[in-house]
Amino acid sequence: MRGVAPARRWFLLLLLPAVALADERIGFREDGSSTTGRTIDPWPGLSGVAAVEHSGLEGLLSEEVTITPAEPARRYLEPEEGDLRPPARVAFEGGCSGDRYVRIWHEASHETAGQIALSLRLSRAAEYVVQARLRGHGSLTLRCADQQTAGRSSSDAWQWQPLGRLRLPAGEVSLQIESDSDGLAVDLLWLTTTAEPPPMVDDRPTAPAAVQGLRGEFREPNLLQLSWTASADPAVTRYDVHVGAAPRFTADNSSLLSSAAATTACDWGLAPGRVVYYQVRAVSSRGIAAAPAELRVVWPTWPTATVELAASAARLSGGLQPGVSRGVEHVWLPLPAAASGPRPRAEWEVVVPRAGRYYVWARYATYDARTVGLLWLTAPSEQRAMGVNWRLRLPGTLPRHLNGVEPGAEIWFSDKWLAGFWAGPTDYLDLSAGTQRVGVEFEPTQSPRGPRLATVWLSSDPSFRPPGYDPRIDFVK
Ligand SMILES: [Ca+2]
Repeated sequence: MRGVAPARRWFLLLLLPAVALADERIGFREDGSSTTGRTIDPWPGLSGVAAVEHSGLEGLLSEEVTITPAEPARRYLEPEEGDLRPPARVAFEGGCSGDRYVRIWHEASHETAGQIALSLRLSRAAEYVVQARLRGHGSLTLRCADQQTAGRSSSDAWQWQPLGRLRLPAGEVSLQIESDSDGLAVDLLWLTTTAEPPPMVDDRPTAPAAVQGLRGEFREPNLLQLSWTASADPAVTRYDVHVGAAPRFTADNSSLLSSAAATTACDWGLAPGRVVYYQVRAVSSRGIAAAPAELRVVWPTWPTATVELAASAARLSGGLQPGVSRGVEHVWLPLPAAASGPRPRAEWEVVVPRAGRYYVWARYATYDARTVGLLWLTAPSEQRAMGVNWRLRLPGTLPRHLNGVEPGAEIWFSDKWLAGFWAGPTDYLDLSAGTQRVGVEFEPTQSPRGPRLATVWLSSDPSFRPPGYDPRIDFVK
């Protein structure tokens, strides 16, 4: 079957008698095809039917008929695929349509209103209802030629908002969205010839079911393993584990402990006796988190001790010297020593108050980040990690340390000591109780720009942090 003439015109050729078509119904899809599978364009039009004989002789035309579209026209538009004028900028978010959205975000004083210019091809002239998936607070205007509508958003969550109605022609159409509202975000536009709401699938409100079977087990006094039952929902792609200090805490990026497909997670490093709450959320492939499963955990208690070893109290050998820089007393190696000789050594006589696992921290500086860090820790009672290379974190993000600094310009760091160990990385010494000699040995050739060591802490409290510790850097000195 073929049918539908251009606007205001009509013609039709058929190889079948007109009478056979009297009850034919033709519906239309948005892409211009008919429900009979034939391509029909352009819309709208009037139709007539004529019969044609084998000889090509054409019969009289039937009466004209106007065919009403069986379905409304619908179009999605991704604003991030348009031409953007700052401060309209593309941003990434996995939960958005197409993984991206456009956000109004001023970055320079000369930027005024951001613009999103979109072009689309419509198969049908009609009045279109426009809706947009918005987030943030502010207003935007939508223009097409001499028509203008407006919309608003006042929500911190994505929501569909009306943008008014536009009478749009068939063929190429240009739309412009403008806004100067900082933080206003546009994910998706929805144009339809009816006022129907967008299909729910595009607002992805369906959350997976909450995690079941959440439980915790201490594998060691300082190592908690959480586990839960794997979700049967194929849409679940990962589990987010959060930790908080109060029941029903608000989970966000700052509380995130791990995010993985595995159904287990570990935590450690908390103070003995601490009470914490864990929330586990199943998250779907579209980024929707389930309601949390929550577990209250009381960490075991055990007696702890912390010993501070100051550089000024160390016995020095092998060329190590005391020094003061920026008010910090430390030990360092002014001249290189023979690589084949005994290592330069700082040693303390330590009274270990009780046997146990001691985490090792240090306050230190470097004059050249390319050489700092290689040290050895020795303690007679520790057989496991003796002779292992211990390293202090390199301040690799500080260009001035990478290029070398002069005395008095260095930054002092407080950080945990770590060792690459053949049986796995380690960050502790197992010490016996009583008096024993704990030493730190320096690499003989790292001089004179090698490490400066000010203080060593040994603590059996996994939550111990030295004074001035910052996860990034100690900016005080
Ligand atoms: Ca989008």
